[in-house]
Amino acid sequence: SASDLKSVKRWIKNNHVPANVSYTGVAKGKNVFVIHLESFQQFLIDFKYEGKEVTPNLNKIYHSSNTLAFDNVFNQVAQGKTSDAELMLENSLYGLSEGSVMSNLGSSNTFEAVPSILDQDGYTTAAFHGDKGSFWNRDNTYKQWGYDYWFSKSYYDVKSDYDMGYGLKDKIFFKQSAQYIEQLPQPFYAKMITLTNHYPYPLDKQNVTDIPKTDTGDKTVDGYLQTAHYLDQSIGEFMAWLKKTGLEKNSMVMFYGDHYGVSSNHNPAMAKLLKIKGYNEYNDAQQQRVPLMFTMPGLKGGINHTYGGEIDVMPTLLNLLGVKDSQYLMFGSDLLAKNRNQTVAFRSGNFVTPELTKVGNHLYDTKTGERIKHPTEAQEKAENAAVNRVTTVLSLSDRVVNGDLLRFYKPSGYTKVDASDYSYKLKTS
Ligand code: GP9
Ligand code: MN
Repeated sequence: SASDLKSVKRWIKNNHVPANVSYTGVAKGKNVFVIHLESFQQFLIDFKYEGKEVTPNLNKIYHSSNTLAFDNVFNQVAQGKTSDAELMLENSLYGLSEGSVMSNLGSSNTFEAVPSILDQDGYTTAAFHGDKGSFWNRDNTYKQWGYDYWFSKSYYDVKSDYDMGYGLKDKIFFKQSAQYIEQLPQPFYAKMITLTNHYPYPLDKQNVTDIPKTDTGDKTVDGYLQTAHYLDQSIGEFMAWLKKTGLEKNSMVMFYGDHYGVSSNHNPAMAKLLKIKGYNEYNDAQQQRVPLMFTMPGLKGGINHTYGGEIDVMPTLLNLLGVKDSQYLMFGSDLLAKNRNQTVAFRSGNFVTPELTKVGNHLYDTKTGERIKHPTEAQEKAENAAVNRVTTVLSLSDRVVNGDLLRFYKPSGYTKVDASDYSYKLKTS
């Protein structure tokens, strides 16, 4: 009910951390590209096999002086996988412990999502993806999120060898998206969801490339680096296109990895690949890091080490764009803010902080990986505080999502989305 909203509002107000003003509005009015790197884990960045970089294009972006990158940002998805990532990134709400919010509630719930907010700030908003529009209920959810355009597979020319796994191969996807991007009124917000680097990581002969195949003997892991390399090449081509069209000059590009590519079923192969002895649940938790980077000509870059997660992307992005956001109910905080709480909540109730990692009932030192069997008083205090926070944020977020509480909430200056204003039907002449 409407009164349930009270405790949510109170917690968010009491825990609000002001955004970093030195970054407020640095990308104001720019086009925004949000590039979803499918199943892409942070360890791939700068990873070399037999002396060769697996992702040279993304590495270059990561180290550019115009790129603001994060190396301690974690994915926080549960069963909803890609859709949980999309939900967190564009709404700063957690996914549920079971199922996908987009699939189950995406057609009916009220949201205050990034596309709708930017839409009311003069942006054209569009999502692009080479799979059918119904997957994860995007066809309906994107209307509730206020996307003006949704270019799903039916908008692409799909010849027989253009497809692999779930849909269009990334290079073809980016190439064919150009015609639509070029027609979007500026400034625009364009989310592009890649696909080829997806389990079980198949790659056809013509795309098997110059990097040597790893030899862990695990098909998933060995295939993963090959498709990640292919994805990286598609990013290289896309960035070259941005430069050629001149769009680079007035755009900011954000990259993120949605979730792990290699599940804990493959720990022995990961141990071999990363040369980690005694690879265990602690290492598995650390491997939930995913890339997050913003690149734009003139952006003051660097690699930031704050601990955060997908829940924190929305306030970070809105601050860069100079969009006032204190009126929205977000569970994350600006990753550039000073004195932010660095507890990263996982849906399982596990967490990572710069000091402590908790998996089930086991506590580890985040820095050393040492199991902490006898915590000091200070560690016990920190652990309890983190447990408390994680339990609270997850249950409050669940309350918002399950109770559809945003329907009772009126952020100032924001008009509710009416899904019936949107139609993504392919126009046939
Ligand atoms: C499907 C794609 C994959 O369209 O986004 O979703 P995932 O299996 O990674 O959740
Ligand atoms: Mn995914």
